[in-house]
Amino acid sequence: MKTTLTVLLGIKYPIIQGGMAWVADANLASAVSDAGGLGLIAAGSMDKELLRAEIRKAKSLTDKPFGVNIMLMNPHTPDLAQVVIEEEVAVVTTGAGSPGKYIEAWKSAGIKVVPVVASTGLAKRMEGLGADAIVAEGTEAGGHIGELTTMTLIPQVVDSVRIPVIAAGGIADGRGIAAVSMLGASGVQVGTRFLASCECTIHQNYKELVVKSRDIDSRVTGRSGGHPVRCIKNALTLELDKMEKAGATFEEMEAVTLGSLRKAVKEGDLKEGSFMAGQIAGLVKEIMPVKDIIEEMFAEYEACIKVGGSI
Ligand code: TUI
Repeated sequence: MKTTLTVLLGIKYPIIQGGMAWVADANLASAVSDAGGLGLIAAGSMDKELLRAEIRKAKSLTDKPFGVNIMLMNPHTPDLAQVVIEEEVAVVTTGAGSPGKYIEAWKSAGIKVVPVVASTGLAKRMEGLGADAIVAEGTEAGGHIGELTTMTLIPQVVDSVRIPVIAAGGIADGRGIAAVSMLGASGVQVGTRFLASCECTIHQNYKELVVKSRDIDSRVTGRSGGHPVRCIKNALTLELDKMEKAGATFEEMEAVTLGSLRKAVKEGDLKEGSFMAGQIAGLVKEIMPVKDIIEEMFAEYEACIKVGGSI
């Protein structure tokens, strides 16, 4: 495929992988890039030396471009922002905040900057600061989320900026790509479907939970503290729900959630882990190689646009 986004990022298919903290390492990123998408190393759980090692590992595993996702709530962010420059990373995506103060330095280093946003306001601010593209992420996504749905967010962001808009939240097959294409998106970001990939290094329990989960198994906790997070429901989300309803403070909630994403990813702890995943997990039925996932999604997309919809 040759599109604005594939040319901008030097990739074959207009798909980028979600920047999933603790999940997206050099192994997953290089598999996605090798298959023709843009793989991302998620620096959300890393310090600068671990990130440097993962970048070098990804370079040894693929000769294709890949990126790094910087989760701006990570206290190591200033150091990580420097490492991506030193290691000449091709693309940086950001999440959970505004990357405003880093954009100029990244741009000067020749890095393509793609902030993840959940509103038109931040999209416009990012365009003004020189972002090359943006990811507009709907509330269907897993992890830390905004309020608007993908269906409502994408057309409004598309009308607000002139740079390419990559749609995220609720996309796991070719129908999803076709749908957001009609809303004006230039590409897609996919997270949840890649959790159930062979190359993803998360605990097997996490993959099986994604595959087994149904449409109604998704829960959002932390709204009261201003940091809503979407996970697959389990004992932890139930407990957090109870605490929230009983008026627990942000600090009390944090004491329970601290380390819970690591427990899910590394230990497969079904009770105390945070199994972050999007609402589309119910559609994911099988653990597959990354290459097959991407090729299947774009074959479905081509079939969809040929038929032109069912209305
Ligand atoms: O960042 C994400 N998703 C994430 S980050 C993450 S790590 C984490 N772990 C535990 C607790 C909390 C987070 C897991 N999932 N997605 C991108 C995204 N960014 N979605 C929404 C936003 C966002 C929200 C508010 C971006 C900016 C913003 O406000 C910026 C401002 O200052 O105006």
